[in-house]
Amino acid sequence: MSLDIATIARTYPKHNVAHPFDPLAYDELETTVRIVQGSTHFRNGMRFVMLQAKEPTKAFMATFRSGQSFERLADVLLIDTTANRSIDAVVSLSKGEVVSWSIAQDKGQPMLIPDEFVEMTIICMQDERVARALEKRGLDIAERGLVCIDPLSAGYFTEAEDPSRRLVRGMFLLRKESNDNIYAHPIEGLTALVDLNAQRVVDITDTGVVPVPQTMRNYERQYVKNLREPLKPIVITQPEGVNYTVDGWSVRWQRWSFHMSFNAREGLVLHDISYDDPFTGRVRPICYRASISEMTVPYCDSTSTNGMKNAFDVGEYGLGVLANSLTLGCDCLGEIRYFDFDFVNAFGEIESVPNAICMHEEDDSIMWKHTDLRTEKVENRRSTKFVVSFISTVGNYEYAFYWNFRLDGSIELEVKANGIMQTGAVQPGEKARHGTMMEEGLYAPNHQHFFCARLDVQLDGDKNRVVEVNSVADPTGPTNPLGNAFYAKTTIFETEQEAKRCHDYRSARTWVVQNPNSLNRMGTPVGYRIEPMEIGQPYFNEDSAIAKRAGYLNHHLWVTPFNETELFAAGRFPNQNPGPDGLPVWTEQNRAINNEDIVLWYVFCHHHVARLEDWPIMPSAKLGFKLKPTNFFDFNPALDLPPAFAKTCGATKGHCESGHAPGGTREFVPQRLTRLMRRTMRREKLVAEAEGLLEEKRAKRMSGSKSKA
Ligand SMILES: [Cu+2]
Repeated sequence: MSLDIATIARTYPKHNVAHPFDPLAYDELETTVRIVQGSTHFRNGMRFVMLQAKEPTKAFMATFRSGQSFERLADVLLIDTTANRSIDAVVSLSKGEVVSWSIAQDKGQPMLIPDEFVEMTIICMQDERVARALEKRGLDIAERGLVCIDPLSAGYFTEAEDPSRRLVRGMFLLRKESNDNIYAHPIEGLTALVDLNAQRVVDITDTGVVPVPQTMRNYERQYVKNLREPLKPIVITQPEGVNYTVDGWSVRWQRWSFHMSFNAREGLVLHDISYDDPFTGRVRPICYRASISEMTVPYCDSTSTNGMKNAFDVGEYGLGVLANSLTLGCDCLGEIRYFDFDFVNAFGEIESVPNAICMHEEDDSIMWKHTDLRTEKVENRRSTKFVVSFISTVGNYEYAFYWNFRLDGSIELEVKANGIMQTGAVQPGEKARHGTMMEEGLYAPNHQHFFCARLDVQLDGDKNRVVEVNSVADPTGPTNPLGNAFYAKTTIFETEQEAKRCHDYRSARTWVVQNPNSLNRMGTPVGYRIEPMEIGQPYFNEDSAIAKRAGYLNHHLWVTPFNETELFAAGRFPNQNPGPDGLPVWTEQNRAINNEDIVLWYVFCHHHVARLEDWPIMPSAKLGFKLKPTNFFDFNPALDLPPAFAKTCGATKGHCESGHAPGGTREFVPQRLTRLMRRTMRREKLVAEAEGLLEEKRAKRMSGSKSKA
């Protein structure tokens, strides 16, 4: 049977657009491409970088009501490979026409397109200088599948990477057999700078031959000797159904509601996160838009190969376009609801990622518990978390993003960094100064994974502020006679420059978003604070190329007034962008941020000095942050959870009931008395003894009075 793409496309499920935040549906993508390619502006040599729904303005959304008709607009970003420029177009699907067409003025180059990765390999393979450099290393570029070339964003180190050319840097690795882990065999010292528009290698860097590490170190199942016995299955079922409801891209779970979208650059975006609060009887807005604005992975090595790896994974590669198709039982466990993602490739063809977003509930241990010591009465509530997730493969790494909603009013972004580390080679007998040796001649360079979340907060309305809280111990004296007391010192940020802040563990520093116009039952502003997980800081020097390009990494917190054009922490086009751009530039305006419509930018990091345990594939490294209600609710929002019911365990007979390990051979099991029984017996004994003494005293008194008489 032949594969009829046209038939598949026609039968692909189409959904009706119900909401301005909805991502473009399959048929809308088709229509937009047709309108763009049919317009008088379109030329041969133009390629699609991104095509997505144009987000509505906040002013429009303030008046939008469900079911209302609206003009459906698409944002289109193109590159003109002939004229070497980028084009921004807006298409009205409602009118069926291009409504604006202009040359993009932003610094840098638009992100790389996956179709260009393949082209880069072909361009390198046809280059004589590449062939000769490989020959020097005893390698033949013509041998099929032997030499692999990874596309690394070019960065901006000298004028050679000037964004007037569209560049990518090829890094060379060896594949010794078809399923081999290529990162065990880096071809050190060799890189090729490729001009994607001119379709040629513009420069080769060859710092000399280093033997390619030959040790095979593979992780695929066929390579692992003695796989352990499979674990007995943990089955997660929800026989009465799930607790969430989905209407198009709108989601409700318990008291939470939000809208989702998904785009090529950021991947998952959450809109209009709100909480239906029974204490106030209101649906309370919390965040207008939440996304991963940027990621930067600086490789902190001195070589021309690893030292030039500085991936801006959001702005240079795109988390959405590289999203995985998730698999039940492997990526996700439980009663899962999946969402697909359709996007347009360089040539205007639609590509689909089935099961790009995963939604499910997870048991989350206890929410709260207390045992009254006098009565031994136990109150215990289970925590359930609602998880919306996606995973992207950016070259050698997988990044898994989990937005966790909880019953206590908290929202957590958990990131799991997975995959294979970048590597380099050293001469036999040498050790790497800026990395960890993994094999003889092979090392993993020091590097860091930075993430920047953009949180357009909206606590009980648009006007918010950010307060820094530092714990301060008073000097021993009248206010602190025992020398043990501390107080929470608060500082309200008035301007952008004041709000460029870093963590300080010594003062347990936190930042609280507040709405000064919305007060809780104690009369203080309602708030949410940022609770960190792993914290890191960059180690680049100020005069380095990366310091100029990724200035947003210099602070964990930034606060800006809302501006719909300010979406990406390192600028719109970080690719080949000399910097500075993004947050460091915008905040120079030092705009007012107290009691304004503000956006929080939170930077967090996995600091990766490699371990042998990370090789050949690393176990997940977890990082992220939590948005924790801080005087937002008048009481514990999980107070009204119904009690959890004690169950007996079915897995191993006797395991739950007895305190000793199952399967024991003890013939005599003594009668067990609980702590309460023991205490009651002891109390009763003491009371009886006391009563006996009293009786004795009373009897003595009686006999004494009789003798006196
Ligand atoms: Cu890493």
